[in-house]
Amino acid sequence: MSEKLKQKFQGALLGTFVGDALGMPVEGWSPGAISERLGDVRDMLDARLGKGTYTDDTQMMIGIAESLIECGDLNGEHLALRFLDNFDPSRGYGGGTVQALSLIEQGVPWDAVGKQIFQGGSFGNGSSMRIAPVGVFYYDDPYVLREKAYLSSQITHAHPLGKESAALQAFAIARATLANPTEELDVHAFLGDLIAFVEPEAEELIRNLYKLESFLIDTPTIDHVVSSMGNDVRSYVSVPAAIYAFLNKHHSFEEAVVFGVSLGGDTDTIGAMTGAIAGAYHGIDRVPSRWLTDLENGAKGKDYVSDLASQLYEIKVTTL
Ligand code: F2R
Ligand code: MG
Ligand code: MG
Repeated sequence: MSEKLKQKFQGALLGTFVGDALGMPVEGWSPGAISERLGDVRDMLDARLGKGTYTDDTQMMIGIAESLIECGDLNGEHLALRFLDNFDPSRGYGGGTVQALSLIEQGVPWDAVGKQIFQGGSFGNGSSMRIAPVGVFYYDDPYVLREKAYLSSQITHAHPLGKESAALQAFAIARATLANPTEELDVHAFLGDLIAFVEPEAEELIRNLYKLESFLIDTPTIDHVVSSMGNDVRSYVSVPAAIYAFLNKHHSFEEAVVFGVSLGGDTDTIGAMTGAIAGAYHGIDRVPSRWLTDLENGAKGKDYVSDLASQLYEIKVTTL
């Protein structure tokens, strides 16, 4: 199990990277535009920072992994400062997150910033897209996982739906880490566990999760999925979209991520979140090598992210 568990840690972190890089060139496109112009997106495409490059999704995920490794736990202040140190606007950040990081830079306390963004905090998917390290590091304790996911979200996304969606995405990664990919996955039981996990106040999130139950039975067209649930930047829309992509195509990492990107809209982020769950389920050895080959590999590129996953795993196993 230990070698497989390490592969799952690597699958979740590099799965985020792969899905982000695959989806980024078509971010904002409709599903129809993607299918008409490109068919399935099955290979890394040229992108504004180059083929196989990552965006804010992976950049912030790296920040969480670094902070967890340095502190051995989730430390809100340390993480907020790490997000700020790593900030690179060329990666393409959401407006609320840019504002939050600017307030932190001005000296506003890290735990007071989030509430100042929008009305009562952001419910964008920015705190869900980066959550993979929390999902694998706390995979064995849903109570602690929720607490740490909330804490990591609070910095930039303090709205209850932003926090709950981040906790749900982390829990989906944790459940995928615990699952054995050589046995048939009961997708309805998996979804039922996720629904049971969500706090009842997060009604919008729960409503979308219930839609997945019928999608899994009826396998509707992508246009139907998008018109009835959406594919945009709201966390309570795009986290369920990623969960659906994983559950609908759980037999294959590649098919899950390709399907997630085919939903259109916030494709880098749906791709990243699908890749995190599917990677935690299958492990890094089931991520297509042609995708890994194409990933950027500079100072904080592919090898660095792989090493972060290995370090997180090593710290985790000392506590098991
Ligand atoms: N920023 C992008 N994509 C733009 C493409 C970059 C461009 N091509 C370039 O050249 O640079 N993608 C990234 O942003 C998303 C994550 O955003 P985040 O961090 O959640 O930002 P924000 O601003 O907090 O929330 C996003 C939007 O959600 C709506 N919203 C959130 N909370 C709200 C509230 N309480 N009330 C009303 N609306 C709320 C707003 O429209 C926000 O702008 C990812 O896609 C990532 O890839
Ligand atoms: Mg992005
Ligand atoms: Mg995005």
